[in-house]
Amino acid sequence: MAQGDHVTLVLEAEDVTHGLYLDGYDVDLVAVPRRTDRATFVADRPGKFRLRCSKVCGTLHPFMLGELIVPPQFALLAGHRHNGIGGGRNRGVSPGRLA
Ligand SMILES: [Cu+2]
Repeated sequence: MAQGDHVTLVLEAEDVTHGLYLDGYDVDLVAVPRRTDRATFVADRPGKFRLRCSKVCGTLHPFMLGELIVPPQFALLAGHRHNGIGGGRNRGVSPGRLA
C-alpha cells in the first residue's frame, strides 16, 4: 500500500470478542464471535502505526499487536497522485487476523 490509498480493515472473531484499535487513525473495531467489523479510511499519513486488540480477550491479549506501515508517497506530497503502486490492497498490515 502507499500513502493516499483507501484501506479497509476487516476484523473477524472466531472464539471470543476481539477489538482492533489503530493508533494515529482512530480506527476502532469490535468483532463478536462469528461476526465481522470493518472500517475504511484513507491512509493519508505516512509512518508506522501500532494496532492492538482493544478488548480483553484472554491470556494472549497483551500479545495481539501489529503495525500498519504507510510508506510516503512522494508524488502525493508534491501535489500529484500516482496510482502505480499499492492499488488499495492491505499489504502493509500485519497480522491479518486477530482471531
Ligand atoms: Cu484482546
